[in-house]
Amino acid sequence: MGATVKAPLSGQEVAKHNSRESCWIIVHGNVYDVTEFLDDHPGGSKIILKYAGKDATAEYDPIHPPNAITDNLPPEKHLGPVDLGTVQKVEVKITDEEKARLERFKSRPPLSEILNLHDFEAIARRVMPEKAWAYYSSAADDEITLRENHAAYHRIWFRPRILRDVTHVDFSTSILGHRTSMPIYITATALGKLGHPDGELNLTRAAAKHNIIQMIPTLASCAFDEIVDNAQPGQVQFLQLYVNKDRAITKRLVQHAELRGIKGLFITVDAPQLGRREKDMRMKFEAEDPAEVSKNDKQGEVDRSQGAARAISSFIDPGLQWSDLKWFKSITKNLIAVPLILKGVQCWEDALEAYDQGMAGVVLSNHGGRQLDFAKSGVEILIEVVEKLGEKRGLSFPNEKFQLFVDGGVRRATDVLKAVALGATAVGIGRPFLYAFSSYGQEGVDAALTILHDEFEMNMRLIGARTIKEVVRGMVDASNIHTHTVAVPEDSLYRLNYEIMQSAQLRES
Ligand code: 173
Repeated sequence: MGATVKAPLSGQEVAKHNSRESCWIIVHGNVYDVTEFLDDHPGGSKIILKYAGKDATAEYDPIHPPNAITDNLPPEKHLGPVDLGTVQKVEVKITDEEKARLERFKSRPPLSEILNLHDFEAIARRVMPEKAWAYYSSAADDEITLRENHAAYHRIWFRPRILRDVTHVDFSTSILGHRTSMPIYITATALGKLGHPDGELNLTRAAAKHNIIQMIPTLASCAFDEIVDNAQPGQVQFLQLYVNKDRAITKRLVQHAELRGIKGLFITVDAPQLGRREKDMRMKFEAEDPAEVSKNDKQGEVDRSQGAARAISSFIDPGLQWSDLKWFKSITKNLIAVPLILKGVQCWEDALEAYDQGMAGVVLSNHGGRQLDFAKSGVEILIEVVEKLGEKRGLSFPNEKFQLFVDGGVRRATDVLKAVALGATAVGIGRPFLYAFSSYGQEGVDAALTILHDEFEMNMRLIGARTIKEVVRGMVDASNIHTHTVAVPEDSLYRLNYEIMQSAQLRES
């Protein structure tokens, strides 16, 4: 093709292009002219301008997959490599708080002292970068749904069976026809590199070890192909899909995913707009230079709506509707006809519609409490879905042809067993694995899965079920589920980790 090899640019040359009029940045040793892209950047122009003429790699990496910049900028804006030796290092100020955090990170307890998933959260909260904690832990508005997701499980009690031979218990099962060692999967969560440099690969590797399915997020920090390439032969992965306003982009992504062997497509339907996550938003404010903020504020230029998530979500199509589902079928049917599942269904009427439209299942989910506050928990919705789809379509659950999944608030194998008894095929777990790898990398995720494994083994014995098929409706009493008062002692483990919402603070003068 005769591609011309460009001589590397010098750092001094790049540094001249440090303004809105001419803005070059360096990412991974290459120079890009982003002047015309500034106003199109989903995260706003301000953050790019901060790095105008400089090396932006450290800021870029946690938020973007490696190919985001090359995919989004026309080739003529790729100016070629820079001689890194001539680039002035961007001065990274390590604040006293950051030093203290790094000290805390060094003092984290050995994994052998971590006994349950709450423990990972407690450690993560103290050792993770503040921004990452704010992004992962935050939820919508007053975070009522975030807490309800967990609390709902406290209104479901067991009715165990006794005197069954529970010497051997087997809690492996199938999800969409694929074997899994436990009735759980790792659900999609964005921006894994905010918590750990290996990002989502921590999940891929631990999932392989434990024979657990990973759902890859559209907004992973690692590139989709990198996550697939790091899977073991035969390892099953699903894809969570945010549908782009530009359907050609979604079509390419879906067809590529199919060819790469993705075994289920989970179309997210609860996020036409991203919820207000105020912890995340406040964190962004704090990161700003106050003088800058007030200067720009006068001109009305500060966009107060942007936290880490909102900043990168403007591509999501709020116009997505039921009639689009046919299109998904049409773009997948000639390939492998990957099963389509709607993620974020919140009432029986929509579950019924999904069934009638030929979906392979639904995830009863409120997006970890991050979208509509006062959305009910998935496990509460599960009860009405099982009842109404039984009544109206004669279905019984769990059901191979139309599978029900639940996510949100799950911290214990007992939570999962309750959902399974109520008719779920499996349950998605998200944040606990983020907290595990943010504190301990892949080993943390391994340990989290081992803990769940041990909890399943014991609790299967204690409820008197030898296989997942024996975990049946009669083993739980959910008669209180719709009464939103909790008459059990406070769940102090969870409470210890929950961080109350802050109000605006006066600036220090
Ligand atoms: O919950 C989220 O934070 C999320 O789904 C998301 C959506 C868009 C961008 C980043 C994250």
